[in-house]
Amino acid sequence: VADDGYRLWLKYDRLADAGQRAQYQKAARFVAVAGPDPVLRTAAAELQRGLQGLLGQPVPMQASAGPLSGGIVLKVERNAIDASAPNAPEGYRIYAEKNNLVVASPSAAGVLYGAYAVLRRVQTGGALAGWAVRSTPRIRYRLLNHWDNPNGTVERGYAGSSIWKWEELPQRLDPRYTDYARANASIGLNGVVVNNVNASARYLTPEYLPKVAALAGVMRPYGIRVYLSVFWAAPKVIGGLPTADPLDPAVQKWWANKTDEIYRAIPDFGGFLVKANSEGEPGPQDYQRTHADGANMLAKALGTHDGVVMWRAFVYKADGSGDRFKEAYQDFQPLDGKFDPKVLVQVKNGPIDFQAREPFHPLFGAMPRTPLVLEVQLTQEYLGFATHAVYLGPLIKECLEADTHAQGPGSTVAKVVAGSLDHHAQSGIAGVANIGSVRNWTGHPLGQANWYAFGRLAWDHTLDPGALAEEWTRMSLTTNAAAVRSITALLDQSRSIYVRYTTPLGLHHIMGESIHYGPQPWLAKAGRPDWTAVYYHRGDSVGLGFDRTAAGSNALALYQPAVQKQWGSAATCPLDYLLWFHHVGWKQPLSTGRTLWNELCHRYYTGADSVAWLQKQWAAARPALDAAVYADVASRLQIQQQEAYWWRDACVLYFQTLARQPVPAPFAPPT
Ligand code: GCW
Repeated sequence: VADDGYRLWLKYDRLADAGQRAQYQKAARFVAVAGPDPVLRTAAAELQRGLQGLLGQPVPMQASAGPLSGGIVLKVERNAIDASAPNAPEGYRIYAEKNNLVVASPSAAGVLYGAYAVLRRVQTGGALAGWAVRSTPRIRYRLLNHWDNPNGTVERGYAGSSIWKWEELPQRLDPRYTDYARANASIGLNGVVVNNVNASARYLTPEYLPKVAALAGVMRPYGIRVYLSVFWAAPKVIGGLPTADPLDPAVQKWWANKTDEIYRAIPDFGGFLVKANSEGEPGPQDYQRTHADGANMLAKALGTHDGVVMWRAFVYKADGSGDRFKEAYQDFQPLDGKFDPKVLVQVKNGPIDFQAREPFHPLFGAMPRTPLVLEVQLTQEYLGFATHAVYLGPLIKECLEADTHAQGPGSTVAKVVAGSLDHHAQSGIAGVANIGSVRNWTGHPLGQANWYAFGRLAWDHTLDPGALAEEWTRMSLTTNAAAVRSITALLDQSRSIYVRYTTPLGLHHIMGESIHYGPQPWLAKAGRPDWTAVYYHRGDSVGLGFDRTAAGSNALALYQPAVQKQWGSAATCPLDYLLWFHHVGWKQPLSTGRTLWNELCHRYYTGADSVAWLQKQWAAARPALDAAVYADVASRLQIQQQEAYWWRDACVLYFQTLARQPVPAPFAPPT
């Protein structure tokens, strides 16, 4: 039977090697679990299901180990993790005791994460005997954000329609919801925003709340809480009020009542995600109030309920003479210290919008009194949809490791987000989901790796993206060593290759208008000036790039001096960020010894040619792969190759009209 990709990395096919199986069989004779806790029952059931599959033998479940040994014992143990460790309740400890392997945590959810760690261990060939490990999540709220609409469409979704079938809920629960919950729990995610940030007010109505509650019921045994994006003007649209002013007592009361109503339906409701005063969405600024006024009003509405407000900082105005790079900072940084403790401000990884490479967002490190959620995008809006292979582990990691210098060297974005830099108990990370209703969830089979790596990095940002790529490959595709090496290398290089053939040297936002696919660097007129390509690349007869130094927009001034130093001079700025910050002459020699123009050509040509290398890597793994998965990826790589040439040719030819220089050898087309 062809592998349809549905099972993701939760593939529990019998291990091929009988010797290896025998080893594990000795350590997995039974699963012991006591008590009716649903999350604990999930942990035991998942473990049983996984081990039975992998080891090809029945693994009985029993209430306790009793006198038996050689089994796996699951237990909630208050002291399993030192209470002073951040996010201790969700941590797990795995250790040997009386010849059993114990998976313990202060919470049932922690045991569940530990159970998945055991399965991962077996899937990736690690020994169970003598294994001891302790792990706690470094970030508290680890969420997927779905940009899914009530009518089943997904904004920026490329994997079919929404997985949520609102018209069938609450009566029919598609089994896919459960598998979705399993996948998320297995990588440590604990929250799901089910609807688009461009939100419909319908989700807050008595028609939809039971549907959302039904989903929450599916997620609950997997330790996952459900959240909602809210439409700011809901009190007007569905509440019959004349205003949505956050300081209006009737509006406040409406939200408080609505929140109580939600908690009656969903007692463990996670909270609200809000996009306000951004891209046409209503918000508190419509009433001359600030984002803090709005967020705090919702926080008050949450009252004593255990929920939070995640308020997005993705805001910008249609100002062609300004610099969009600075706008979120200008709106939000002055509000630092003004937010209710239940509010977290959600910031995209970079200042513009999920480009293939961005400098870290200047708000990181600039709002020490506010917990900041890092938002990354798993759906490849600007990265070739579901046709280009772009493994995002390195992109996410690059942002997490970026040094804000907010409190001297080592003040990484990861530390800001985890709350360790500024001692916040609240911390969060969100990935915009790349999931849809297509059978294999993500469209591109390799897109599954992005979902996987996001969850694992959300749990532990110190993990290495290359190691995660390898882990994912072994769990999802093959354990053949040579094939694993070949695919891991492909994944690891894929993002930098994509950057080279689309936006090398710090170019950004030069893609097709509104669709955000393919090249359109010549775009000079759009719905808004800051949606055009020429606004961003600033190409002219002299050179290329957006001057964000003091001579230009001075966006660099939003960063700490040490960061300014790193990016502030065109002579020393790392080439990957050059055109983000500098307008560089076409003939200017760069550190590579080539002029800007020649380097640009070099990157476009070698980048596009590197897709052939991706194809080679994939082809090398063929004997170890399922034929259907092989063919699927191989044909997507063919499209990617054609489109890499499209990007290269479109960009080189367009920029050539400005640079007025020949394409250098050996790339120049024959005359
Ligand atoms: O990335 C841009 C997208 C919009 C999206 C917006 C946002 C949900 O083009 O489709 O809207 O950002 O993040 O709010």
